[in-house]
Amino acid sequence: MTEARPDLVIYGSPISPFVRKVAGVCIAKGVDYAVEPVNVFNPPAWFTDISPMKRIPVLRDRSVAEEGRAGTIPDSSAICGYIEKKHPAPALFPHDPAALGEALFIEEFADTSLAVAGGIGIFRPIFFAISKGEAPGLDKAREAWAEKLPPVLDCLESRLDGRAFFAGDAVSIADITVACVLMQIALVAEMPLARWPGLDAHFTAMRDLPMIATPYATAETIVRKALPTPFDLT
Ligand SMILES: N[C@@H](CCC(=O)N[C@@H](CS)C(=O)NCC(=O)O)C(=O)O
Repeated sequence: MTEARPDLVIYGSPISPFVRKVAGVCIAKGVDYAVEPVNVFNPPAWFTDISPMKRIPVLRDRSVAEEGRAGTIPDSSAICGYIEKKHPAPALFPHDPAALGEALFIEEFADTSLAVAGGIGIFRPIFFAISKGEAPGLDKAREAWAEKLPPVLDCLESRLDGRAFFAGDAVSIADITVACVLMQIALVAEMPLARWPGLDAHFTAMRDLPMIATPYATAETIVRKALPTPFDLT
């Protein structure tokens, strides 16, 4: 049964892969949450106060405080660490030190290198332009697909090394983050990953899990209104 007014509120937009990452962690743990829309490019003053880096998401835990800075946490990685402590089962951060280190690295790598290549390099030039009524920046997106993304995917393919999960023997924060950020590309472009077979298999398995598919479906509904069919960037 879902709460009418859940304790956890994610400020942001489902179009953000980092918002979907936090939503995915909540879904994996069976924790109720709500996404409260905030336009990060024109934020209300109260949001600026709780988001020092002027980014989404920011989490509010209403069980701590209903307003002000208390009970809020910026940054998806900090938020996911908080949710893990508050709702430990199922664990999404491996217990084994080596696996934990790898999971945290892959999370960071996906949040930065993959998000720059796929989000800033591909999603933004297409979707931001279309949203403004401009022609999609396909040249920039094709350049990112051909040149910026492959070294990042090579690294992921090598570290995954044909396994089902990036770290340990169960879904972790690493798998959730990679899937959410990769799906940012899927919002606007076809995703032929045959050159990275291990990653392709991982992505295919992850994208059908409710923790990935449910937040993505909300984002896709919004994006498809402006962009009915993803582009072929090859
Ligand atoms: N490391 C941050 C990244 C958050 C981030 O970059 N969010 C984007 C939206 S996807 C944002 O707020 N962008 C605002 C901007 O670029 O001004 C996290 O994991 O939360």
